[in-house]
Amino acid sequence: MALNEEISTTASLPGINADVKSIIKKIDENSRITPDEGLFLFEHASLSLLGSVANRIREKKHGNTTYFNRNFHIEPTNVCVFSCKFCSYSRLYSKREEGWELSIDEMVDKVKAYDNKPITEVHIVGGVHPKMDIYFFEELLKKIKLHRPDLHIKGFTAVELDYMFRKAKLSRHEGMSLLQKAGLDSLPGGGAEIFDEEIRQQISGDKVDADGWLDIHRTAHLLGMHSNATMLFGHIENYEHRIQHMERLRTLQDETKGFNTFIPLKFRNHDNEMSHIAESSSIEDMKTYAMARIYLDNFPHIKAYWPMLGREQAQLSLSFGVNDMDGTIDDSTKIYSMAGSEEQNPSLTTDELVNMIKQVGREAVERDTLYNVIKKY
Ligand code: V47
Ligand code: SF4
Repeated sequence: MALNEEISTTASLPGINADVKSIIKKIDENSRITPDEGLFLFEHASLSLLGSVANRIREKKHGNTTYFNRNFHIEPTNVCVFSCKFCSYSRLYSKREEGWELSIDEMVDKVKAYDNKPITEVHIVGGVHPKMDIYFFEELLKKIKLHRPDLHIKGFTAVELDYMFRKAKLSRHEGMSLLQKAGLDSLPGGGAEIFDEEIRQQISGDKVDADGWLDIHRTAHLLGMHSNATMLFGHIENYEHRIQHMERLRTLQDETKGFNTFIPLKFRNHDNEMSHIAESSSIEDMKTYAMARIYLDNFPHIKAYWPMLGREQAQLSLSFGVNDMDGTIDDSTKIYSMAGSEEQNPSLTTDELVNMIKQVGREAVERDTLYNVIKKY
């Protein structure tokens, strides 16, 4: 069946709320939906309908392709000056709790361990340690680039960057340029959590606010760097907060076109100050992926971060708008295993990741960080 026939069939399905139907028609005609329409869909459209709409958008943009990359993480420290209530990972600096702190040489050794392996990206992210300042990371970036110039360095959330810049009394532009010159290639999407001020205040009130997060990404984009964006969902926020969050990202993306990928992150409740909150159901998770694909019409990619979701759910998400599975990771991150994810030792070989994608009828394509194709499987 041709795509247009399929679309009109769905739009004319009996038994669907007339307002839902008219919003879907708008989407099918490639018109942008408003925040109110997004909220209406979230509240009134069924998962199966949202899934089929999101899947059509995904297939229009990317066909059957599902991307992944070969990467590993370096987590310089889990000591942090902040106290986000959902965080199972950090040890509070003010309480001098036990944590790890890697030296520059130890981190460069981690990079050296991948010599002669076809890794294309290192993802550097961790707690906010007051002694690891911008000049410490400048040296780290330079040493990694000196050792392996072709390795793409995706590093530091806007939370870490905001702290580094303020501490060094540098403007965002000055701080970002300094790190870019030292070798920073792009920014990961962490630290966005949820932009709504009241909710943010309750779950992570002491770190950079929404305006600051967005401005740091704007600064990177204006310097020619790309970045990702996340949204922590399934805790005390509601659908309206999720739509507002995506609306602010969509607006910034219109301005800069610097975001590559949106990554919804499901709240995991193990061993943190929000453990009393039940985790969201798979239905809610898939709905959120589908709404992300539908709402963020100017984001090229939607990623399911498999160490957090688990492998089966990540496979399922490929039918709900997701077209990217992140990377092989090589057992190099603790953020999610400490928060109660199914994946206690997140590591997949390239063959395993490719098979996961193929098992659900998609085509696996290895990419670099900027989505240049490296190999089709
Ligand atoms: O900002 C922390 C989240 C993020 C929990 O850009 C939690 O490619 C759920 O942003 N339950 C950091 N989530 C990880 C991150 C990321 C991961 C993979 C790829 C990319 C990318 C970015 O982890 C934090 C926070 O939102 N987080 N604790 C938790 N209990
Ligand atoms: Fe620190 Fe990040 Fe954990 Fe917040 S989420 S406490 S900023 S490590």
